[in-house]
Amino acid sequence: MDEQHLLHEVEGNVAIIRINRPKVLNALSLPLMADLATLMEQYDADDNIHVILLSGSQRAWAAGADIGDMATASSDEMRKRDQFAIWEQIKNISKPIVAAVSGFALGGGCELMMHCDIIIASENALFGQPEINLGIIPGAGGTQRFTRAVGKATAMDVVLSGRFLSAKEALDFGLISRIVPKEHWFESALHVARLVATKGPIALRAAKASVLNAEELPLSDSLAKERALFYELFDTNDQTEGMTAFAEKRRPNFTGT
Ligand code: DAK
Repeated sequence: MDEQHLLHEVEGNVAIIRINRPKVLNALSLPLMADLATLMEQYDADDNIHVILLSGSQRAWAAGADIGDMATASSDEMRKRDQFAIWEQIKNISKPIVAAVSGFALGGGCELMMHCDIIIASENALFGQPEINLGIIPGAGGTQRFTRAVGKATAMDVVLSGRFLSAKEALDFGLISRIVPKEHWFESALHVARLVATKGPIALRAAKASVLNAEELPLSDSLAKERALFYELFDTNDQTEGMTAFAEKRRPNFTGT
């Protein structure tokens, strides 16, 4: 794996991954995306990791897929690349992913951000799906997840015009979770990741899966799945520990069992 375009470290139960292609505003090249999916899967399988924190730089979370990778491709070449398999790997990460977003989150960068679960954005962040300016449309869910997040009116405005949303607009429209001061964008997201990482890992995965079901399934189906997950958690030591700790007025010591 090329370690240059992704930097990563572990802090407690949080895996921190930083996209690191500053010269091209963290454009998501094909090898970077493949390595990112592999790395996230490794952390997803690591019992010590409860949460993944994905970050860019202060100037750019990611300004999109690398346009150089696509500029001369034919539709057949694009199909043969099977890039969707990589995006599917990221979609299937079962642990919570916190996004620390500063600067540009555009095109594939915005789509990658929408694969994350809690999005903490700097007040200077800018969001958009400007593929229309390149003669294409979003290819990794940008017309779908974006529309579900912000609604048809704003999605049409952004996708058809290529305009960027400010952090305040993105928060008001429901695209992101929180805005934080630009001086503290990374620390604020890390703080959230650390807090989430103190929770029981089995319940975290169940909660993530259940909330995502709300986007994918009819309500009666997602309610049935929520109920099944809810019951299953009563067979875990973490449930016993969480409720015992509450009664004993102490912090729970979750073991992920
Ligand atoms: N790709 C490659 N290089 C990029 C880039 C990108 N997306 N964005 C920026 N860069 C490079 C610039 O070319 C420039 O390089 P040099 O000229 O210095 O060599 C450097 O980063 C700095 O950019 P600027 O000089 O342009 O900086 P500015 O501050 O003036 O402008 C900007 C910042 C973000 C407004 C501008 O760079 C920009 O408009 N960038 C492109 C944004 C964009 O159109 N993004 C969407 C790309 S298409 C798929 C999945 C996903 C996708 C497709 C398929 N499958 C699963 C099949 C996704 C597609 C896309 O994201």
